[in-house]
Amino acid sequence: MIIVHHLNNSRSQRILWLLEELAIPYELKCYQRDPKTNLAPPELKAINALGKSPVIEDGAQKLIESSAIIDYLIRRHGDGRLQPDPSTPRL
Ligand SMILES: N[C@@H](CCC(=O)N[C@@H](CS)C(=O)NCC(=O)O)C(=O)O
Repeated sequence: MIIVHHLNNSRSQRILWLLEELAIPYELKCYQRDPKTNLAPPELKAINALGKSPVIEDGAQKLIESSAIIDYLIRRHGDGRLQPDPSTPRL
């Protein structure tokens, strides 16, 4: 089961959208921004030394960087969905 470390009001939302679109089951671990500083809570640093979201875990694999996560999910779990053929002619 993929685990998503999700921070409220963050680009982690893109990962949740993608997982929903691909109907991939996942477990959500939520973190709340500090209401004063708007920064992520210190607990996120235990997952990602940068203290940033999103982070996913897929078995022993841990990934950070939303674009890399999106690329990974589509390639690994997309079964060809949301992945246009690169040879498709440009208009
Ligand atoms: N380049 C990274 C940026 C990660 C990032 O800056 N995440 C923000 C939310 S959009 C964050 O965790 N901010 C909390 C903080 O800096 O304390 C990515 O695309 O994943």
